[in-house]
Order: sequence, then C-alpha cells, then structure tokens
Amino acid sequence: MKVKVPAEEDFKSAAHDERVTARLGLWLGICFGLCFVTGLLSHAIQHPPTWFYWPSRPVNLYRVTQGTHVISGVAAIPLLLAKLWSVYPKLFARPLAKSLVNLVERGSILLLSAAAFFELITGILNVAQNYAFPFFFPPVHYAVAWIAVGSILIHVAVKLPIVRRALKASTKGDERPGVLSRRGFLRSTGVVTGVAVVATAGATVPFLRRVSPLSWRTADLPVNRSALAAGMTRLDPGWRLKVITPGGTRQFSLDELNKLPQTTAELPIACVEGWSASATWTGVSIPDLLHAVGAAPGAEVRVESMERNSIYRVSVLPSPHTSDAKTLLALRLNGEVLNADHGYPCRIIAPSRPGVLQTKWVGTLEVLS
Ligand SMILES: Nc1nc2c(c(=O)[nH]1)N[C@H]1C(S)=C(S)[C@@H](COP(=O)(O)O)O[C@H]1N2
Ligand SMILES: [Mo]
Repeated sequence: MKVKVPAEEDFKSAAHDERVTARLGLWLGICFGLCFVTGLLSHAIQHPPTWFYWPSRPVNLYRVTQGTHVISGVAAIPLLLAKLWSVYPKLFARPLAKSLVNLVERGSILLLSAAAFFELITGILNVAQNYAFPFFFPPVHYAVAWIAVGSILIHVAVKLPIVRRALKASTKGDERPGVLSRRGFLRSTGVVTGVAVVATAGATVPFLRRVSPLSWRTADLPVNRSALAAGMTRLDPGWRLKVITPGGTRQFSLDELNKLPQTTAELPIACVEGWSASATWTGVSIPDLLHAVGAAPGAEVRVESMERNSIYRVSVLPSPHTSDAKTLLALRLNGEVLNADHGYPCRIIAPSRPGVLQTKWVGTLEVLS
C-alpha cells in the first residue's frame, strides 16, 4: 500500500486558519518585543556603553524590567508552540519553493523558529540554574536574540499583507458543534499562557508568591552563591575594608564602619534570572563613605569582593548610584548583622541594579574618578 503524503489543503482544523495564525503572531510579537527590549536594557546595565544612562530610582525599576523580561519569555513558550501548530501544514506545501524569493522566505522562517526556540529554552534553563549547555549563557543568549528579532522583522514585513487581511477578518462564524473553533483554539492558548505566567511570576511578583507552584525561588531572600561555595565562611579577625582613592588608601575596621553614619533602606535584590525579593538593609551609604574619604561626590566606584576565582567578584557603581543615599555598603539585613551567605562582613546593595552587580564579601572599594 502506498502512503499518501498529505497536502497543505488536507489540514482543515480551525487552528490552521490564517486568522488564528495572525492573532497568535501578534501576541507572540508583543511578547518577543517586550522580551527583547528588556533584555537589551539588562545587557546595557551590565556592559554599559559610554552614552548609556540608567537611573537609580525608582528602586524597583530593574526589578520590573527584568521581571517583564522573564515573564514575557515564559508567555512566549505556549504562544510559539500554538503558532507553530497553526502553521505546520505549510511544511507540506508543494513545490518546496515557488521562486528564489520564496525559498529565502521559507529559510528565514526556519532560522526564526530555531533562534526563538533557542532563546526560550536557554532562558528557561538559566532561570532554573540548570547550565546544561556547553557555553557561557549571557553573550550567546544576547547574540541569538538579534538573529531572532532580525528574522521576525523580515517575516512580518513579508507577511504584512496577509497579516492585515487576517487581523481585519472576524474569528467568529461558520462554527460546527463539537469541532474546535478558531475562537476556541485562541481561547485555550490564552488560558495556557495565563496559567504559565501565573505559575511562574511569583518568583518576582510579591502577591503571586503563594499561588506560583513553579516559582523557582521561594525563600524570603534566596541566596544565589553561598558562603561555603565561595569559600567565604571565615573572616580574618584583622580584616580591614580597603578604600583606594586618587589621594591615597584608607582602611576601615568593621568597628569603624559601624561608627560611621548608618542608613537604612528597603531595597530589592533582583536577580537577572527573574526572581526578586525586598529586604531592609542597613549600612554606610556610598555618598557618606565618599565624603568620609574626601572623594568627589558621584565618583564611580569599583567594587571588589574578597572571593577568589569568580566572574562576579568585581562590579562598578556608576555615578547615578554612587550619588544615591540608598546605595549602601550594607552591614545589616533586617536588623541583624549580615550573615555569611548574604555577604558578611559587608556587601553592596544599590537601588535599581541587577542582582549580579550586588557584590558580596566586599574587600576593596576603589574610587575611579
Ligand atoms: N562576590 C559575589 N557576590 C555576588 C554573587 C557572587 O557569586 N559572588 N552573586 C550575585 C548574584 S547573581 C545575586 S542574584 C546576588 C544574590 O544575593 P543574595 O545571595 O544575598 O540573595 O548576589 C550577587 N553577589
Ligand atoms: Mo543573580
């Protein structure tokens, strides 16, 4: 018996209707757009070009942009699957390519799908701290984002006439009882997307914390790298904080730091992985510390951890943050002396910054300019 290969026209489900495809594409485009813009922001904050400015207020700004990045990425997963389901009969369209332009166009869809899947899968693995891939996540995730967005733009431009026609047409009508309708398919996709978002968003949205079974971080204030893992469980009793300024180097014992004016602020840790949590931090504000060592207000400060062999041991506090009284060299967390896991004897905690730049176990501050 000969097996008949189906033709595009053999797929009659309402899910494959161009009106469904176009609407899913629109939702997906919004998610990818949000994800791309917030991803670019996060990248720029961590690798600031000279023209880049990122404010220190509102204190939750980065928490919101990075939360949006991860939530829109999660939402894109069911939407992308539904969209691919919607269009897969096109795989059976013959001839494979009607013209060279058509061939390039179909090839670009292949590239688009691969890049989009790659971004969503590596993103989710990163959020789950499952580094199953053999490369360093940030630069690769960043580079492939450009490929994804570039191919999406080409795709939208090519399909624009169809998209317009399909979005104008109603999704209602000619529905047969007992058969999945266009609206039914769109509604189910919407529900699945909503469930995926609610199930994960508790990692960063406080009021969803209790209803998010898949939220990847549930502790009140999670610890990303423990003192044990960082080899930071014991502090030399003769420890001094070194503050290097253009005018010379000053040293502060923990006692001396505690005697400087203390500032308390409610600030979030907002990890690039999308979890975030707020806490009450107390310590020496960086503007006060700059004043104490006679450095210029608003000077950039390079922060160096005592931790060895870690790519997260150095960060640079830019001017908007070093002028902000809420940027702290924190000594206390929720009224208690900082514990080893959160960075004892002192750590940086600044408003509107990625968690990865909130350096723990600080040993040296260098005033740069
Ligand atoms: N020295 C050092 N500081 C660090 C890290 C690190 O690995 N080493 N991890 C960072 C990351 S990725 C985050 S999200 C925050 C988490 O802070 P917490 O462990 O106090 O919650 O610390 C940051 N500070
Ligand atoms: Mo982080």
